[in-house]
Amino acid sequence: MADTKQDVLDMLRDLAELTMLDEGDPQSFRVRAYESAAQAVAAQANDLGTLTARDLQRIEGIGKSTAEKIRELLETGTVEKLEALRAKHPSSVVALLRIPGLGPKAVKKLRAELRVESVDDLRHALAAHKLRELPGFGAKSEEKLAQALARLDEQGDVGRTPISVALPLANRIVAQLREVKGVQHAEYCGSLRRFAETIGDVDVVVAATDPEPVMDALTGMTSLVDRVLGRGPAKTSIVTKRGTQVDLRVVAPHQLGAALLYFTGSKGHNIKLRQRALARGLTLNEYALSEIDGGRVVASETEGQIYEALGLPWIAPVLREDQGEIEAAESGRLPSALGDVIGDFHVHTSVSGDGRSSLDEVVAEALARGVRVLAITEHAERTVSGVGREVLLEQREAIRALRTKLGDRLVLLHGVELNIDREGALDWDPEFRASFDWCLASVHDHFDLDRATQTRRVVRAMQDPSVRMIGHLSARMIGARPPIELDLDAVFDAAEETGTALEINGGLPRLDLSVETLRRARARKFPIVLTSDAHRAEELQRVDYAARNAEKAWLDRDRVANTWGAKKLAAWATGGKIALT
Ligand code: DGT
Ligand code: CA
Ligand code: CA
Ligand code: ZN
Repeated sequence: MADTKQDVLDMLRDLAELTMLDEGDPQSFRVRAYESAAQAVAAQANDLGTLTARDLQRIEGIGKSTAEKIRELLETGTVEKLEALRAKHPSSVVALLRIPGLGPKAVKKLRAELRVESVDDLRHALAAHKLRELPGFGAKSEEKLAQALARLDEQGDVGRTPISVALPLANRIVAQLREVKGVQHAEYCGSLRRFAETIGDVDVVVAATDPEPVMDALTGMTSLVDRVLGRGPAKTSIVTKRGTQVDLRVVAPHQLGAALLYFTGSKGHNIKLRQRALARGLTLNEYALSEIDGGRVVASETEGQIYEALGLPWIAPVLREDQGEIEAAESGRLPSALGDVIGDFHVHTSVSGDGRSSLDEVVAEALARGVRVLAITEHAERTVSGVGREVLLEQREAIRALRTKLGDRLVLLHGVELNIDREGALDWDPEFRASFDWCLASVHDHFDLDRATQTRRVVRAMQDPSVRMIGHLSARMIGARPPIELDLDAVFDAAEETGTALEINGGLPRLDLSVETLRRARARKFPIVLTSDAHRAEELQRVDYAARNAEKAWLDRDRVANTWGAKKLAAWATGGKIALT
């Protein structure tokens, strides 16, 4: 089995989610037991497959019944309890949980009282004003839910899979397919390769001489496949247990480039390429670029060869959105890739309530990744996972001690993530805030305030002399929580006037600033900072996702502080705020 740990984590997460629905209570004992077991498993370095139920139970955070379920999964590929819960709570019901304002208790009630079993059912119930008579709901919550649903519809997100779910899924599938005999190449394409924030379906392209074993491998992934939608000689489609469709195409190795290009899209990009081909007496499809007269193949093996034959340099997938990238490529005006990311300015350790790795582990991982400037930023006290003065002062001593050991390999900053309250006030007094090397400030509550209040709140935080950067500006969770209402122009003005940077949070559930917001910020001057918001050492890798978002928005390299040289970056980070206008 290729990825037992991920299978176990998926199982525990599904158990937690479905149990929450089953009991109508996110705080139930069982839900928390599954969640803490998932954390314990995630922290395990060794292969779970070799551990007995008793060994598993000795791991702190894993109880007897959970240990037995893990063994059951490893031995049989399924877990009876989980299958029973799935039968009771189909994925259409789970989808209801993603609507802002709908928790497990409410979903349970809607099912029992109104037979709401899907987002569509909810839509009908809302249209018929059935919720206002329901105890615990009322006209106000009916209106709020209708608004939440309308916003989701507007974003076209209903039924789409957030990238935070689709990317790990695609990585797993691709990794397993690469191990199949005869497979020369396997890659996910489609909107996921273009780094879209929600994904309609996952498209996988494999180059192999014999498609059969590849199709078998996909349909045989019993821990994730719910049903096979169709299977043919070149294409197989499945639906996962979490309701995401996966289309797998197997092509001959010499056709790989044409297939990757075609199935990566976007459709608009493909159409422009095809027009370009026609103008040159060529035709382009998923098999090859060939001459119209006679059919001689001009290029098919790699994407680069096809672009070259069309008189273009290779265009990065994130740019293939039919936004003028072909014209820009032709005249050499494509934005350059961001290159190495050598700084991270939003990182938690186990000192934060929700952090999992020690300071030493985080620093070791940062060094291994080539990071030269690192700010450790625990949550400030006024939030659930936050920490108080004393603990932070202790950490400051630990960081000082570490600095002498690090020498000039790494500039290690003692920072903190402040909470912006309703009025825009921050944790602690100005003196204590000023004692940190680096403060970022983020919105962690009151997501429903009106636009003027939200804008005032964020701008006021920016005006504080200690605040160098705003974290995850919109506070959205992709597919789960809409962005807060903001007057972006006013926020951008304030960023320039105060010299405050804005973060691109690379956590996949957030990706905040979004590509859309970044496009609007392109002509502005304030610095953009890529961050991982890591809560575990491995998550430092998420700055790369932030970089993809910046590239997708065509952001000018100079705007992204992380790509500056180490000296300039460190000088800027430690130098205090400088207004830009
Ligand atoms: P999605 O799945 O809705 O997030 O978006 P995509 O872009 O992954 O779209 P999908 O899965 O329908 O198709 C994958 C790629 O295949 C798409 O990006 C471009 C290509 N493709 C699909 N249908 C057409 C078509 O009718 N014409 C052209 N030129 N390309 C197509
Ligand atoms: Ca797709
Ligand atoms: Ca597709
Ligand atoms: Zn954070």
